[in-house]
Amino acid sequence: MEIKSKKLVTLDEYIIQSQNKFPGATGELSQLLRDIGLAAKIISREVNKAGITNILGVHGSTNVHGESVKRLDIFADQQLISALDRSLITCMVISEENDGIVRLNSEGGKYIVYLDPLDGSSNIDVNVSVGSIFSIYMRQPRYDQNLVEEDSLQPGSRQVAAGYVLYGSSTILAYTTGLGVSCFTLDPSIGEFVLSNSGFKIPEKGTIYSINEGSYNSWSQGLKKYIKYCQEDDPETGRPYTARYIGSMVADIHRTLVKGGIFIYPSSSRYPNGKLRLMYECNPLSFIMEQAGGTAIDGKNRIMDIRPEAIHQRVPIYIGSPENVKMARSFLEKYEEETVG
Ligand code: AHM
Ligand code: MG
Repeated sequence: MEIKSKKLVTLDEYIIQSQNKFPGATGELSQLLRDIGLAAKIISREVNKAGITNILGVHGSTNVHGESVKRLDIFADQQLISALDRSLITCMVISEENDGIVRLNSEGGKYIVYLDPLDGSSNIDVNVSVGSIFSIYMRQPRYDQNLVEEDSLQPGSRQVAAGYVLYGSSTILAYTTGLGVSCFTLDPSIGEFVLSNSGFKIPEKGTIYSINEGSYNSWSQGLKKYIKYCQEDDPETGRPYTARYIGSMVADIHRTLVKGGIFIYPSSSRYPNGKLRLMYECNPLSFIMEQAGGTAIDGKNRIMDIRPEAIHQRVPIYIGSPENVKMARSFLEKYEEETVG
């Protein structure tokens, strides 16, 4: 009898195979991605057992945005930073949990990494999915001088890699180096991320919209009209669309990638520049989205073209299937003169 078994490809194998396609590659970026994969496994283990350990709950401090910090945020931050520090490839980390830049032991390392170590962490207490986000840049342009914050302020179009880990009903890691999106699922029985999809593509158009509608009164006219458009009855165009909002950006974006549609975190009177951060939330997820065939704009312009001015800068975001984002943009354009709030 012939035994046919499907060959499992692990994250580490896949990264090395991909690296081998580039003669002359130093292997440093591959190492960096593997370091993140290892930290993700450790974070996944802790997130999964959060309910049965005392790691759940508020740490007692507030982060740079004045939000209360959960213990798992700190744990995830430490795991990712120490994984990156060990391999001496990364010179600097910027993380949601740290006010300023974090200089690592390798001042000569050529990569700069932005991290949201545990996004959506307010959802942990209610057993809802959370995620980690990473964004990788080459250090430039002043290679041989002291590291300063400005070295990290590069537009998203300069990312050399980006990705996310979703701690959901299973743990998924998705990343891109600019050659499409590859997805891996953590197999807990062998403790490895296993390739589940390479060349991941978002549907051109979807029938799900995702936004926190509690803020409706503080939206712009254009956005209010667009959401009304999504809710109108028109079976030919699949409307009314379905509303889905998890409140964990990684989970909302993952669903949008798989099913299509649009995710919006707009500017409002409460958050004039939106709530989400350009460098470690919007840029990396925009890179993934574009590599999957989707679009990401701030309402008008491409997110990845924005010239950053501050490491913790916020930006409004409209991200998802190209057709949906185009339609939202046309509503915003049409009602542009009518201001927020
Ligand atoms: P966090 O980084 O403090 O967890 O906040 C970011 C999260 C995103 O995951 C999510 O999209 C958004 O905040 C939800 O915000 P809101 O509760 O205002 O809808
Ligand atoms: Mg976040």
